[in-house]
Amino acid sequence: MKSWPSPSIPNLPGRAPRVLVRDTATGSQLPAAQGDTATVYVCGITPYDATHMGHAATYVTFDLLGRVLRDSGVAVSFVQNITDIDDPLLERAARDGLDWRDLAVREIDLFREDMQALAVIAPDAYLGAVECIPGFIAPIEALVARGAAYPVAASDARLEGACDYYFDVTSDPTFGSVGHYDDATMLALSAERGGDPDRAGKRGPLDPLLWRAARIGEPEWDGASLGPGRPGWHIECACIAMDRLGIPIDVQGGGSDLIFPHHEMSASHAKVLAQEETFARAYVHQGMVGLDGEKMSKSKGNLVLVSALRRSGTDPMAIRLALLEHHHLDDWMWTDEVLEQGVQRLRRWREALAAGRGPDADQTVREIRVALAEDLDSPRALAAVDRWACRALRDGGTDPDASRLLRSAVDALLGIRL
Ligand code: 5CA
Ligand code: ZN
Repeated sequence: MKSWPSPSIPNLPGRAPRVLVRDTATGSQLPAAQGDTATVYVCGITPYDATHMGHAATYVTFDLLGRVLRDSGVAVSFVQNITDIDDPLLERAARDGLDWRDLAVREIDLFREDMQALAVIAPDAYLGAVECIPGFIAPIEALVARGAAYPVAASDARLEGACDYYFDVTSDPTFGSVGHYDDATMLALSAERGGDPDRAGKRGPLDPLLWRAARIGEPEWDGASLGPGRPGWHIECACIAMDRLGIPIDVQGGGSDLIFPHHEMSASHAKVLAQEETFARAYVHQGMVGLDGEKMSKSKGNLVLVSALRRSGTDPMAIRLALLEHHHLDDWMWTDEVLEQGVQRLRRWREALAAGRGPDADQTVREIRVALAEDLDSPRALAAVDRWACRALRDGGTDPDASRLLRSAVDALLGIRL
């Protein structure tokens, strides 16, 4: 799948320290890279509605991670998927009288524009589930052959005798090690987030769908021994990550709504398939962004859209600053004031640079680097730039190089073009 043009990133003198991130599975801060190249997989959109502030927060967070890793001297191999076939996409297309493919194309196009406007570095591989389906079949068949997956009769399938295939979570002895939730919580989250705990014939209620036999009126693909059908959600990310990055990967990323079942299940699929104990060395999760007291979500419809703000003339850099004002581990509410703060901060920073000369910026650049390398502490990094801007506006300064360095560092490390 075509991605979007990446922003150019200025070179800076010096380096960020080793980057640490908080790993959801262990609760500790761990290195985001083991070697010279970090392998990062970030779960992409389900393209049935436009990019909202929650999505934007997630992708800006992982963009920061990519920026500070590169600045620390580590190359980044970055893969992102698009869930361009799944129930919510089909349901929305049916509701709006659209072909599901047209809906997906429209929303993916808009997402690309939003990401480009927000100066998010494009993934090295941007892959739709649909284009990858042939690569999911053999792994599902392998799970069946190993006894880790099993058929469940699908009486409403297009073909008589057809079966859906499910993953047996007990085949992974480490199942539960990403989220550490108790059974009741996992059951509730599974029901809420795309699972089907009440489906008759499953070995266990949490077992997730791997392959859905073709139904009349639904899109279908050749599934070889599985029969025609379409893939489940978690196997998509497991297969794409394994195929493109090899496991263990360094970082599995997404919003905290993906901890369970999605990241737990993809990790289990991949671990059983590769006979590996580790899928990701670190699971990094962006807190939920909400609106009016509730999680912002396409299904609830309580959305503030990046594209709508752009259309109304808001500078995307102000949106990015509004997002960076919050630590990625925190849940927070989008309000007009949050955006206004971003607008004001952008104005102040631009004013401070307008003279073309400023006070020494070396210490400020060090502070930005240290803040980002310590679990992407963007509020602390913004505060360091605020202090520089304050000094520049209050005392002026004589050094054009300092101004230039500050501008490049804010661009390279924070993705803010001033
Ligand atoms: N296609 C799947 C992942 S494989 C999916 O979750 N798509 S999504 O469109 O629903 O979400 C895209 C990304 O935005 C995911 O990483 C998700 O965790 C994140 N996200 C969704 N809503 C919010 C929110 N309110 N706040 C923060 N992040 C969010
Ligand atoms: Zn995913």
